Amino acid sequence: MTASLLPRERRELAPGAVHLPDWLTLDEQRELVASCRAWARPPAPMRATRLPNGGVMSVRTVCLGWHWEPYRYTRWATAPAEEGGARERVKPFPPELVALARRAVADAYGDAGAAAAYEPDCALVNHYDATAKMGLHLDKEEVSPAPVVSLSLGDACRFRFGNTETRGKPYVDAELRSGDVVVFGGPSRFAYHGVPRIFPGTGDPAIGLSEGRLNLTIRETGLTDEVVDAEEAARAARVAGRSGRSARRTTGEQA
Ligand code: MD3
Ligand code: FE
Repeated sequence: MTASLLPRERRELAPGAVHLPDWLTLDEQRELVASCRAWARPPAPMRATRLPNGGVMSVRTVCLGWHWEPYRYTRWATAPAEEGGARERVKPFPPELVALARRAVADAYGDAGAAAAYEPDCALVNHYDATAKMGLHLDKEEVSPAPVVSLSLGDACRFRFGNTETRGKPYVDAELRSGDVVVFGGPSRFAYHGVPRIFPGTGDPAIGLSEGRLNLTIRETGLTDEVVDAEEAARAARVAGRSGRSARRTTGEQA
């Protein structure tokens, strides 16, 4: 792909949402693509996420540190039933992404303190083929209000950034290209966003990605194993209570 003739400028898409074009060098992009390839392997490989309504996302995702499933974080990915349904431990969050994300926060906000205080513990790595999309949504399973750092690799996309109130207008569109970073903090952290379109064939194969788009979102969840384990235990107890009651009802037993 031919590099843009016009340098693209740093831009604040909305308060706290800072787009830094061409932030990663080609070597850094190559290294990240190779890492993504390793992270995508089993166990807990890159997969299309199944939604509670039976739908399947068009994007394929692998998680690091914490596994996101609709709509919570756990330490475990679950294989689809057709593949045996096994529980697979999520891969650890790599320390090199802590350093990279802190550097992005420092550059976006010019705030060394905010960068040093940033403690990311989770990344979602999404792969888009030519037709994949992500509808407008909020990321609100994280408890921490710390920024999200987004890194783009491969094909360019149209990124849509909305508002915190509604899924509709107003929104702004931006084109994200390979090597771009966007930091979403402050009032932008809990705003609607999505990817309505990929521009196939726009990536540079020199980074080791022949087709599609990879996006890493680095996050600080604010979660602990203690809190998540307690929530999972409470959830399991509710489920057991429900099936107990319905089993008694269907067999005519007294509660
Ligand atoms: C703003 N990913 O993984 S990155 C996602 O390009 C996700 O794959 C898109 O939305 C992608 O959840 C968009 C930009 C992004 C990611 C997370 C955010 C923007 C965000 C969370 C809060 C606010
Ligand atoms: Fe998101």
